[in-house]
Amino acid sequence: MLVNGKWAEKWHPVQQSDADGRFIRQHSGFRDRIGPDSAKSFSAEAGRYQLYVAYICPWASRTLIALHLKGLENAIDVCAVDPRLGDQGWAFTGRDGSDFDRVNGATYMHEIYTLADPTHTGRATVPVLWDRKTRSIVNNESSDIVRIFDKDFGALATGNIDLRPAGLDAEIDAVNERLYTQFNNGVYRAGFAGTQRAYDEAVADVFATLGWMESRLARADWLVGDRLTETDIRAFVTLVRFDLAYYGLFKCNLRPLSAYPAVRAYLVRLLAIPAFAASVRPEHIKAGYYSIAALNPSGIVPVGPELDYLEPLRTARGDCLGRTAA
Ligand SMILES: N[C@@H](CCC(=O)N[C@@H](CS)C(=O)NCC(=O)O)C(=O)O
Repeated sequence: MLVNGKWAEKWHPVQQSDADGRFIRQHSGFRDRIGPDSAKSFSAEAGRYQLYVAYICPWASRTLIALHLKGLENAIDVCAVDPRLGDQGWAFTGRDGSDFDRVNGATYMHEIYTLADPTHTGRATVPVLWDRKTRSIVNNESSDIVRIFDKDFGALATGNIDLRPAGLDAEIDAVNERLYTQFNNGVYRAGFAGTQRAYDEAVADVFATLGWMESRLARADWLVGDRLTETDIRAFVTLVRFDLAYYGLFKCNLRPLSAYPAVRAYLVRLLAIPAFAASVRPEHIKAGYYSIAALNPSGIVPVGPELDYLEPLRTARGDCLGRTAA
């Protein structure tokens, strides 16, 4: 992480846990908006902002899905880091379909944080919404960035969808809270638990939430109301990583997704939506998670699992990295 603008330690997935070994996630430090609610007068302009993402990362993937659903892909550039986490965290290498940083010429993601704030202290996480004009970070919190894309870009957002419709916000917030604590972050709490007790608690939360989703989705198409909302984006990013990474590496192996037929059918339905499919690079997800040396010292990436629900992605793209086969 960065301490006073200097990269202070080798990258490690857990820099904070409580006395019982429970993983604690850092709070995001840059929380501005775009448009009238912006503290620093960021305004909605095509070509002004760049979104830094990792295709392994569920939080970054939320923002990618929102970007595509809102039709902002021509207005905002995307720059994807190498999926593997090294001693200096995320890097721009151009390997495996990832990008070089054409806007700032950075080698590591932590340089983006020190460009914005030369004395920054904290982890250099993705996603980051970067402003080319003021050379600063607008926001590094995915739930805010989803709302920025949903609400702040006005006519530049050509996608005809409201991810947080008025009237559903209270229910969206309630379900989001449950999903975040028990599922999105629940799998991380299991994977990075430092004690059996912390792991047991986390895994119980993960499977309780899968059970809740199964009963909801057996009688409804969406998690909140009768339409796709930001809550479905939140569920999707963890579901699509579940069998690929969390079941094995994070020890969430009580049951695979196939034990939840309504959840699996929902995942298949979401994968058929181009904005969701475009956010998924299965080989990045595997390479990235299995590069976490604290959990997988050998660095060996497993060959499986074969997942029939991901086959349409491979067929459509030519290969699993999202490049068209020669
Ligand atoms: N609160 C942040 C969390 C982002 C986050 O933790 N991203 C992970 C990748 S999945 C990251 O960049 N980790 C690097 C690190 O912690 O050093 C958000 O939702 O935007």
